[in-house]
Amino acid sequence: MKEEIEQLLKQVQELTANSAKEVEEARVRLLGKKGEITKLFEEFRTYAPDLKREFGKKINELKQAATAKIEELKQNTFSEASSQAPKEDLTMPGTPFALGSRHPVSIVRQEVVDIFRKFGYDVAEGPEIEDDYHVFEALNFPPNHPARDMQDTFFVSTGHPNPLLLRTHTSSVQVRAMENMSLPIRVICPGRVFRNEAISARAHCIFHQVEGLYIDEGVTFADLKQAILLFAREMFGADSQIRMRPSYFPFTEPSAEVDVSCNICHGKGCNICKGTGWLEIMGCGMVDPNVLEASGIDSKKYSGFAFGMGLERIAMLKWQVNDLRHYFENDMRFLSEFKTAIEV
Ligand code: 2NL
Repeated sequence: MKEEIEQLLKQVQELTANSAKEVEEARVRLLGKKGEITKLFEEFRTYAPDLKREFGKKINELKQAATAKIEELKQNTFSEASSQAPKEDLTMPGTPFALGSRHPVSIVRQEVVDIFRKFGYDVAEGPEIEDDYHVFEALNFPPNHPARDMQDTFFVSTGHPNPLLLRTHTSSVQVRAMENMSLPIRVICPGRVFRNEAISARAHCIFHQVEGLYIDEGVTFADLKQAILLFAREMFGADSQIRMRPSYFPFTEPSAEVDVSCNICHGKGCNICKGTGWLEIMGCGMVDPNVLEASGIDSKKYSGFAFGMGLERIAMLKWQVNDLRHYFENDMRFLSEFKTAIEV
């Protein structure tokens, strides 16, 4: 009996199992109705009291050890089995995540730039912090022009002849193009511009422009008109008409304001075009000879046209946005309106 108990105890201590099935087999073999420990108990029951006293404690310890070991193995194989099971329900639908969308001004900028790239224009960018020379002086602004006033322009440094300031138009990029590029020049300059204005539904101190410039021998106002007409038809629809009204800019002569036929009412008159049938989209003109000469271009040999448009305004016309402030407030209710316009 003593040897049998010790042998079984050793077996129990060395017991291992790789699956719940193996644990159950071991349990049946040791503790089942015909198991080895059960049999030992049956034999023990027939012993005389003095032998019972001798082996009682040992045989009980064996049973306890076997029961504990089986329980331990059960726990191990159970946790192993559960760690292999999928942690989540793979048949559940996925968590939707919100896709962002392009900002309306960004969409319009891309459209304008793409149209002029198709016409053969290069895209140029330049610094937002500029000097007086590139923003005003080289563009034929007289020394006491109101735009050079603190009232209208954000100055970064003052008190010297060529102060630093936040550019008020991207014409400064075109001045740099005239200084650096070889002729003929065709450039399109998109970018942020800054003006010291009170913020309202129609004005903001930061907005976005695209300006264009074409300089070559023999460029005429007819070329300007054709370029703008082709642009308008690409941007606002193939049946668009344009008209030009005389205007004034220090850097162009002659200068004009451009209207496109209202693509909402097709000229009949609606509240978008205020009943006129026309929408103002840009300013333009023939580059003033003084501007060419300031950048070292011979105005006897070369001529050119330039134009500029405000992107917020173009986007307002395209999507009937009624307040400029929407563009800068990052209100998701406004921004998510442009989801359908995202390019995939
Ligand atoms: C507008 C009008 C305009 C230009 C911009 C320009 C640039 C150079 C030389 C001559 Cl380097 N002109 N730019 C010309 C006419 C109009 O912008 O309403 N912008 C929002």
